[in-house]
Amino acid sequence: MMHCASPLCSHFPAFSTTTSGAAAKANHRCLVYPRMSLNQTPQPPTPKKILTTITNLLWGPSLPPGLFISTVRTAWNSAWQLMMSQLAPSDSSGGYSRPASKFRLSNSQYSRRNPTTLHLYVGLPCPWAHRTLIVRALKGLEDAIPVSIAAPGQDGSWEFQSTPNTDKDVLVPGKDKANGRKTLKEVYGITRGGYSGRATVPMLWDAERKEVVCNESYDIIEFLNSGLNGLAQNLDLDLSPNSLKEKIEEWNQVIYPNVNNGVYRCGFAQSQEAYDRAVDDLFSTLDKIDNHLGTSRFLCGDTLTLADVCLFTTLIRFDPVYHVLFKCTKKKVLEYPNLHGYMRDIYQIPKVAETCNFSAIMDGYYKVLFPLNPGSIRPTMPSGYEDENLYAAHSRESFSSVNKDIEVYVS
Ligand SMILES: N[C@@H](CCC(=O)N[C@@H](CS)C(=O)NCC(=O)O)C(=O)O
Repeated sequence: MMHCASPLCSHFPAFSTTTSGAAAKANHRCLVYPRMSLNQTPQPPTPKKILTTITNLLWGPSLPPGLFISTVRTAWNSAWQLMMSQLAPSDSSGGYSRPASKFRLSNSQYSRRNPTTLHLYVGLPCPWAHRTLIVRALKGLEDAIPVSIAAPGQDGSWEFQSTPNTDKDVLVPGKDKANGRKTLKEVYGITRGGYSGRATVPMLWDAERKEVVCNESYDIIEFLNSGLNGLAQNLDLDLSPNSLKEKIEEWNQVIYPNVNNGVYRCGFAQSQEAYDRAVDDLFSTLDKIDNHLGTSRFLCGDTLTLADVCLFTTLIRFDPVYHVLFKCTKKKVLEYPNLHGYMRDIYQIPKVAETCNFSAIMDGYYKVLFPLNPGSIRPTMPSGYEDENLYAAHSRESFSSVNKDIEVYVS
């Protein structure tokens, strides 16, 4: 076997972090002197071989130790900043600043819509869209409001799938049933008046007027809760009764910035200061909620409300996704004495579990948010997410002032 004369491998400390010296030399040797028998098909060069060739051409045998690492670090930092700024707009201190939704519902508009032509667009990884799926299911609006489920494509934008898989236990991505389009961006594009901004989920669509009704999740869940009782099978369920509206709003004001958006503020922070601030806000709020749940079954007392639905969709993603990918590392939900049982209490409400497609959630974050996980490796699901653990007794009934099952159980 011929040996490569280049001293690159021994002058190249970067390789020693990922590849043994012998293996690196072997790779390098193959690149410079490809030895093939006649019946072998040439293999395309691997990214590592390409990198080795470029490095060799640029610096040859005289690459000073450490230069490779510092060059790659500078290049990667710049590329990362650029990618992050496209993924997540930030303020001057590097803190994530979520763009406002463009299409809002005001109460006055509810009555003008023909509710029989509404259609809901969602994506399963998205916690905001998840809220709408839960309220739609609890209110018994599945027949009245058909849903089209998109999945994130390579570039993170929402796409429909022509051959949906057939998992029967949970919702799965599929076709665009209202407009037959390939992407959500195309659907937004055909709305009356046109639109070329961010194509986000959830989105409520008026199939008759061919227009976006709303793409703000909280507006949509309020509307599904109280604006469609003529169509709902479970019309007696009120997740935002007048008597609790003030309390619900108080919780929302705390939970939205610090928890729902708070996990994104951790994950999308572009400076250490912004991240530290977000983590403090997140965990001090979770501590406070956990404390409160030590004396109350749900956030506003004995009954489930919209505030609980909004908290739940963040909690159920917390340990498998946010704890790892968004660096929300101080604690897991599993470690909280009350939050963990509370999360499982809601998960066990009939119809909620089928809105939680964990595989889609994991892929939607780990395989799509490239700047946060460039290798796209999807970690193993925590053992707390096995059925026997999610369905284990939670004993939250004991926190009810009236010790009985909540109304949604009897639907
Ligand atoms: N404020 C919106 C946020 C919706 C949102 O950010 N959805 C994300 C998925 S989790 C999305 O569709 N992003 C696509 C994009 O920004 O292009 C809501 O609550 O409905």
